[in-house]
Amino acid sequence: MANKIIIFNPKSANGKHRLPNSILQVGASIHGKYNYVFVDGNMESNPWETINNYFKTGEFKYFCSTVMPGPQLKQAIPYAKNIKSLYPESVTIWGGYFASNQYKACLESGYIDYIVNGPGDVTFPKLIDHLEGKNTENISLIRNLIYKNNKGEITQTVKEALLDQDTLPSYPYTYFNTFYPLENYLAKTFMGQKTFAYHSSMGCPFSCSFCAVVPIYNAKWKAKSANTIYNDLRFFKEKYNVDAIEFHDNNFFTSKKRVLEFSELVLNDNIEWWGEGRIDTLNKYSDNDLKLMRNAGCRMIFLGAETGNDKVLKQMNKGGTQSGQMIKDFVLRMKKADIIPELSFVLGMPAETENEVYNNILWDINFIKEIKALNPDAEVIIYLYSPVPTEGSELYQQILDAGFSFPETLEEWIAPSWEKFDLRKNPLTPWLKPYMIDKIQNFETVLNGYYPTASDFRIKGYKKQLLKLLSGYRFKNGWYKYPYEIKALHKIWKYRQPELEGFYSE
Ligand code: B12
Ligand code: SF4
Repeated sequence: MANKIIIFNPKSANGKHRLPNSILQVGASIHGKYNYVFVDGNMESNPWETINNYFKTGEFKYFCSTVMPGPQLKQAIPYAKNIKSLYPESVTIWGGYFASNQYKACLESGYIDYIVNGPGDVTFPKLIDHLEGKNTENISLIRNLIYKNNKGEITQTVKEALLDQDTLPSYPYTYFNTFYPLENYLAKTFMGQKTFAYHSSMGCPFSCSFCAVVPIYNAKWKAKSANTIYNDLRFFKEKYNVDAIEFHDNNFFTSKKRVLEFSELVLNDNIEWWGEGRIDTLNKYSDNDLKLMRNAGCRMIFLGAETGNDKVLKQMNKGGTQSGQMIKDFVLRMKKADIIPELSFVLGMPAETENEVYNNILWDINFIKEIKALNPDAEVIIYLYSPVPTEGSELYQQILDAGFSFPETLEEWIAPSWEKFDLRKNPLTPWLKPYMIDKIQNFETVLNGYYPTASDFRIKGYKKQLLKLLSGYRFKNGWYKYPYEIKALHKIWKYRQPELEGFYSE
């Protein structure tokens, strides 16, 4: 009998969890072929015990984890290390954004055996076939794989073209439900009582130099059709009465045709939805298109504004046609369409001099204020630039030259100094001085005081009024220093920061 497989989703947040689509899709790739179990660190009080108990049966050989940077590392790293030392014959396989982008640290650890580099839909079953002796094909011919060869050298196999997403096997929702009730993943959000998390496309057709999607997908994108999305949604609507969707795609709005087809399909279903997109892509949609989307339930769109500074947009290799002026025009169009634009800004890019780094930050702070004046409902999320290893890019070279380097070991990644790196709040980039970080963070506190996010359920009524009053004079006069009074109220009223806490939930 074949050895059994554990597919693990390390804990990624403290509450109100979303369906772990990464492991559902990995499970789908071997469903019906191999015996496997799901372990969701988000739902287990002691996932280590669950995993170890499986191994103790002697039936399991493969410990497979999805790993994104940040909080997931805290379980992914020590668990993989312990499993390897307790069960040396076991095989550890990692996939996901952290594993693919930081493959050197993973493979040098000695306790990660294989990395699935990007989509695992074909790679994973082929790798298991190979390890189970069912496939005599040379391992170097299995695409999307990174591993150490017999000589101990790190080997990357050829990348596979993205597959037609409609041909992929359906997620094993019913099987997953036998481990963790699906019902428990349908969160209450500002959009609805039961929010369904769905991932409808892989990759992204752009190559922004600060983005972790680029090294893995190299500007490629493939999507499920509107019909496939709608059929999956219907299953959840009929069975669980879902009334909202969060699309977790990197770039949901890439194909206007698909978005409009989906909007037509969902028009009378009373479903509200949210997704991530680009301003220049959506700016090509007509007012009528935006109106149709709104009528079909599109409530808010997360948009990578990044900066209003055209020179910096160029440095970010944002591609397309986005400009500072376009951001301003677009937030007005969104106001008319009654869709909330949720704009994410990336501050603290490297520049030639310290002065320039700082001036760019001040410039963007003013730009954000202009945006708020044009459309006060526009949400603003501020990230600090944290590098990603886009090897070969000009920006990556620039940051290496400036003295930045990633940790070389997995242990360093979970050391306190690096733990928060990918939360993009303390990026450890040498050109960003503490006074600049203070400036950004104080501005953000004042901004959040004056314009609390619409997605926070707790800040309303008199709380909102008081915060606005206290922050108003600071916001209008540019006095951002020491905003302790606003911080205190945020703390007392447990204000949520979307950039720190991920998706919205009550
Ligand atoms: C959902 C999500 C979350 C959820 C996780 C919910 C959950 N279920 O646990 C939450 C909200 C908690 C979250 C948090 C964070 N996230 Co997040 N998240 C995502 C998101 C939107 C979707 C992930 C997903 O489900 N993908 C769908 C699956 C099907 O795709 P996939 O994961 O790529 O899986 C395929 C392959 O990669 C591979 N694969 C993946 N895992 C494995 C495992 C094995 C064993 C194998 C064989 C193959 C394999 O095969 C799969 C099928 O082909 C991604 C972006 C994206 N579109 O993927 C960001 C993303 C992964 N997150 C990211 C980040 C940085 C974070 C944060 C750490 C920081 C932040 N500010 O967002 C926070 C942490 C905050 C906190 N305090 O916890 C980044 C990672 C960037 C990077 N530098 O690597 C991403 C890429 C977003 C982005 N573009 O910046 N996130
Ligand atoms: S458009 Fe968005 S997802 Fe695509 S490369 Fe740029 S930042 Fe990344």
